[in-house]
Amino acid sequence: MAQLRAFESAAKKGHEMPEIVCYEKQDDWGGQWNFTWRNGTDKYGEPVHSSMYRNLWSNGPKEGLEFAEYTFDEHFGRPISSYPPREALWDYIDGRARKSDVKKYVKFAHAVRWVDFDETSKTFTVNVENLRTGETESGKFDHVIVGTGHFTFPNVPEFDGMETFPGQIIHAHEFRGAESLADKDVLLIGASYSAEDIGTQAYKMGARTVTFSYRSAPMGYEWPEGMEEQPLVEKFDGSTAYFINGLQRTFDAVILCTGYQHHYPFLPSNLALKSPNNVYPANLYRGVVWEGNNQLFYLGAQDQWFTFNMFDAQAWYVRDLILGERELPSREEQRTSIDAWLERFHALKDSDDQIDFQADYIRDLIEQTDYPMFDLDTVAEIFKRWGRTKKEDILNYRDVTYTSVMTGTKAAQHHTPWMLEIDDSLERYLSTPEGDEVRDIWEGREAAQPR
Ligand code: NA7
Repeated sequence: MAQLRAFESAAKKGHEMPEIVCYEKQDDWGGQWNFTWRNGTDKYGEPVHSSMYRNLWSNGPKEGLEFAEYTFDEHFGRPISSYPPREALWDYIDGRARKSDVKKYVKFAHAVRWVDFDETSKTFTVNVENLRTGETESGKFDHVIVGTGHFTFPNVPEFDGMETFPGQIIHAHEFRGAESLADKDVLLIGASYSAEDIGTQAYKMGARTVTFSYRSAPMGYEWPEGMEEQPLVEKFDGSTAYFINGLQRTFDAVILCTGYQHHYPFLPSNLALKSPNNVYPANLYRGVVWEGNNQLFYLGAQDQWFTFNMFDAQAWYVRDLILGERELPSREEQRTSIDAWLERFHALKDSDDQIDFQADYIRDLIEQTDYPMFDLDTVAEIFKRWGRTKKEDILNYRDVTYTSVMTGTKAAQHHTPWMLEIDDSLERYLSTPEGDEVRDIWEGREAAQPR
């Protein structure tokens, strides 16, 4: 969506649009944010990319991801809270793209099956299946831009005895909502964003206990009673998990929050990015240009603090390369640049360093393009403050509000504290409930009379 919008923005300024085709496997756009009950397997029997679940609210402040040329104010027409639910974020990215009339470039329900590069003609052949008709087709392209994301293919470790566990074992990618975890003892393996959010969802929906199991280091938050962190599981025997510190405990459900793999099943190995999930994957010049073939680009291949606005910065830069507005340096200079960024990346000590690193990375990209520069340092401060608010109160950090660097607008307080809000619909989010029972309880008032 960022790439289409980037091209359209250039067209509005008089550039000739290249011939563009965007293949999208699903029936609608929005990627990770496009959620229906079919998440998991779609109506064509295809696996769905998105790892979305019910009741997912942004876990980072929206002031950190806001587009510089389509603000939340412009979309919603009034201040909204800093941590919108999934549907509100989908609405925002959909609204921007709809405004720019780029949907016509998208072939929905088209799954890219294989991409080949011909060294003689220097063109890609892209083989695609139209899922609605079952017909295969192929097209020739000078450039391919991979925008499939990298939080789809689960990393699934194995622990001895797993096959004897009588309850449900799933990966976070398969998690669709925590309602069924009420009154259950839940084990989450992993110590990052998925574990933190799914564990919190389970607690919110009434899990009896939530236990996190970490490999390298605990998340270290001040968890409420009923939630705790333990070191790694060694093995399972039936419903009992044995931890490396000698603890034994029985569980009803296990969720593997063990991250994702870069995996591009439609690309030959010489074009497919291989990397752990980090903020500077190797072999990408300026984080987007495939070193081995400069006609291939990746958007959003980094682990992310900034998200939507980083994808924009990348898309605007890729667009200018394709339009010939920018020239790529020699292979040697590309390598020197990658090495310099990698050296800095390897020296990062903590998350604050990573945030500054990503801000500088985006600044470097925006400086190459006409994407509106924004106050990246203040956004970096917002992310650092976000980290501190989580340390202070992991369950309630979503009730904090921030100020947009794009518009100066202070976010509104959501009408209901996040821990008490169990309706994530856009309708409820944008409503102004009066005499709301939940809010009354939260603010210590007598509950309103039943309506
Ligand atoms: P992340 O952030 O990549 O984290 C993966 C977690 O899984 C991390 O804590 C890993 O521990 C842990 N992990 C991986 N393999 C294992 C094994 N074998 N055993 C135990 N623990 C393991 O993925 P998330 O799904 O949490 O978040 C995905 C993205 O969403 C995230 O990057 C943000 O951009 C938003 P480690 O610390 O490596 O020891």
